[in-house]
Amino acid sequence: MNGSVAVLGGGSLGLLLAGRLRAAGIECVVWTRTREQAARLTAEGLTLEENDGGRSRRIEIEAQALEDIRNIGEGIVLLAVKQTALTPSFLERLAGIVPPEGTIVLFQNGIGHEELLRNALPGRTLLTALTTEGALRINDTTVRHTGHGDIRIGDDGDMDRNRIRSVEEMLKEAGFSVFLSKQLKEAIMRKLLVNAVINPLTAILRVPNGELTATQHRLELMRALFEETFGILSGYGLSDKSDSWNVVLGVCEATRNNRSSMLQDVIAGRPTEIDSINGAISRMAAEQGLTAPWNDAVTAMVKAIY
Ligand code: KPL
Repeated sequence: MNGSVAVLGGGSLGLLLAGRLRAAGIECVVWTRTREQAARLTAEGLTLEENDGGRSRRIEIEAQALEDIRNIGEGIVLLAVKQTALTPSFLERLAGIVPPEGTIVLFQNGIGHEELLRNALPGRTLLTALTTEGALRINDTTVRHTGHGDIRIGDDGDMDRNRIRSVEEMLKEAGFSVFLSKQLKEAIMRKLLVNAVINPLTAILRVPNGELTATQHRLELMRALFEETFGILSGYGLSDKSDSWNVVLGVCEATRNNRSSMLQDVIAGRPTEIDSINGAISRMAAEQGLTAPWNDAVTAMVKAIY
């Protein structure tokens, strides 16, 4: 893979990233969890549907199952799997294929993944990315781009400039709006807040994001979970409560027809990211000597769905 790019993950975000990169003529391979998906992508190509106007493109792409990858050289890995995929055996496999000179861009929701990766893959350059792009995987080879957002990449000063710039330029070339951010920590806390309010409630109520604000009862539920979560995250650098509330409402509006990733997981019968979102917030509360009854409750309810 010398100098080229691999997208690890054949879910919504992975297929969107890979489809856009290939459509822009950038050499890129998708690493999937199953051999079946890799074979289908290689044989049939990847179909990228645009929500607005319904334009659909079929893009030729190379794919490989994670278990079949051998000897990759220096390169960029866009890690587009859920936190739930970051098991010890997955991390061990990743450590075996990403050399110490490799760069991994982390697209996970929630918190805690950076530390896991840092411990399991010492020496690699890890870049944290936050995205508000909306995507829905239709099947193994088709993804729908459901909402335009942006990608923010953490730039904390001690990173290798060339690596950050090459990731930034590559994603820009693929048509994404990309920003380098020195204040990614606050943005991460705000995204965590947004996910902590929208994801479990949409999963429990089984509604698209926009439906959360449709009735007074739902708004009250959102507000209660928001108040508790904001209080906890303010101990971790999040500020401006009324602006944060407006951000949560704004995301519901901007993604009103989308199913949150947690609702998509629940519908598909997959494990959810509840432990690295609301579960993590309960742990952050405990660290501050606070309680988190709303976060505890939604965590228990989402876990009890299956
Ligand atoms: O990030 C999201 C998710 O679904 O995980 C939001 C912003 C809530 C959009 O659906």
